[in-house]
Amino acid sequence: MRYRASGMTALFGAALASVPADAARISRHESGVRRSPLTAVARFEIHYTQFLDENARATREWPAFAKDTGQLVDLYRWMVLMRTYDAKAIALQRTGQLGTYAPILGQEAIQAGVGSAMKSDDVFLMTYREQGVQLMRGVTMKELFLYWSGDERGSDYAGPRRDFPICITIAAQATHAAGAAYAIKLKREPRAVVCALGDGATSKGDFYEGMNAAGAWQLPLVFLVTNNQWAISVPRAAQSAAQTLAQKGIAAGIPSEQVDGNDLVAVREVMDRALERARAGGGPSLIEAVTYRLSDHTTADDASRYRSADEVADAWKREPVLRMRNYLIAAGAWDRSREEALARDCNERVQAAVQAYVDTPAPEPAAMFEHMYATLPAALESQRAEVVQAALEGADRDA
Ligand SMILES: Cc1ncc(C[n+]2csc(CCOP(=O)(O)OP(=O)(O)O)c2C)c(N)n1
Ligand SMILES: [Mg+2]
Repeated sequence: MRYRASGMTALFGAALASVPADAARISRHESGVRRSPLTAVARFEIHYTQFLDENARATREWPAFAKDTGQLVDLYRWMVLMRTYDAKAIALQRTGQLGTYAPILGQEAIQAGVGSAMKSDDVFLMTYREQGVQLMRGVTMKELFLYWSGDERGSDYAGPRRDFPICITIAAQATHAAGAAYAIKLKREPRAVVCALGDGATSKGDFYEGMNAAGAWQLPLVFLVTNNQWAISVPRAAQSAAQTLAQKGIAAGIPSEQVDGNDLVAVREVMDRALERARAGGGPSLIEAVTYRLSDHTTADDASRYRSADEVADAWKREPVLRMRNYLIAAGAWDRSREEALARDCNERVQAAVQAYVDTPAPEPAAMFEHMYATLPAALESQRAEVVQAALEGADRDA
């Protein structure tokens, strides 16, 4: 990966303090330390975790959960369902049945790792590109299709009631996540919050504010940064001079690390560790999951205008679904007939959701005013009245 720290760790700064977990404690004590003018006062490392390399070979001893191949097969099934759903959503948009859509192609391992590591009573705050995690948490495909057609009912999840709605405003959810995690901490509940953001979001002030609160108050909060190398047309190298995005957490006193985001086993392992620590009162973490956005930014974008076909072809060599399939085949846990049966099953499930979506009557036009304000401001009240009137006149004309 281009932006992966060299070797297994990135080392920066020099001696005195040791690991990020100790950083907050040490900084509270450092004022009393007598030292010579040139003493380095802090040293940090960013570790990179990978279990399954791009050739689908195990690089180190498997974590306990992954020794159960049945569990890996289940997660592989989720990844294929995500990919099937994703392709259908794009097709719906191209045929005028969705307003817009942000593809998750290439990010399935991150989403299956995060979705399976979270418990149902944890809280998830997300961007517009986390639909795979949402599906695993019980958001239905019909709800997601409604959302992407501009229907507010698509954010009223029947399943995960504690999760927040999709946040389009880049990084705004970082401060909301700190608030949700603070509430959990106050109530002393053994739950955790996951705040998902993109690489581009780590350039925003809200991100630093959320992290600072999480570090200072030792909140049960995991920041998951999906570094897919692009923020629309802005490449990772142009976004930040930092060697890794993970190291941005160090300044907030947060244990921070990097993971191969195309390696399902690795993502699940680092998420398990971070979430278990958070739920046990051990404080926040930051995980930078390194991957690649294989698709356009959204259906309104054409990525071929700003990045080369060679770069994309190279990224496909590391894609997560094929990597896991090849591993399972080599382990004797998967074969062509199971793959074909899975493809049929996924297609049927997605098709049923499409049907449920198209069968849902459109909302009343005035519904667009219902969810932003408890009390509608006067200026919007008059616009709402206009919309209601126009709808009535339209209905009269049709009658
Ligand atoms: C506050 C704000 N500024 C700008 C935008 C426009 N915008 C939408 S997506 C995006 C790029 C985000 O990139 P990244 O955080 O890497 O997430 P990705 O889309 O790659 O998943 C921008 C700038 C926005 N939605 N919100
Ligand atoms: Mg990005």
